[in-house]
Amino acid sequence: MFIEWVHGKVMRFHMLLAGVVLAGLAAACSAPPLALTIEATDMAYSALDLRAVVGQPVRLTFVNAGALEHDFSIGTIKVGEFNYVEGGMETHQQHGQVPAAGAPQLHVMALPGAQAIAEFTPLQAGLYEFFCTTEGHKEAGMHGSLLVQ
Ligand SMILES: [Cu+2]
Repeated sequence: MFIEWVHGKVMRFHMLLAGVVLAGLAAACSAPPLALTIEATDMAYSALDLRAVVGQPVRLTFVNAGALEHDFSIGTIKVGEFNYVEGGMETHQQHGQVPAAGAPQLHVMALPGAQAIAEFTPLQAGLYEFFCTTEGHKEAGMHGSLLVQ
């Protein structure tokens, strides 16, 4: 009798837990992407403070309005599946490869006069520095922060 009582409690707890997890997943799946836009010109970004939410997909539009090659990179960040919706270049994310040592884990690039749209989901809260990996650009001021909460 006692065992059955305990079993019933445990089952109810598990069902409750499953319900909470499912609700969480449903919320994550149905969350519309957060649209962020950042424009790069020769040696500046249009935004220096970006915000995102843990588990909510980000749809980042990266516009390169400069004459030089620019990108939007973050050295270390945990993200879910990364996809280019428009433009961009093949990246290690698309191949599911581990980035080479020192290579940024998030890398969105657009050729001069072009734009790229990328989708990714931040998985961990934190304050992340983004920057341009083209030599000398970060030092010239092409860096900012992405706050994930
Ligand atoms: Cu640059």
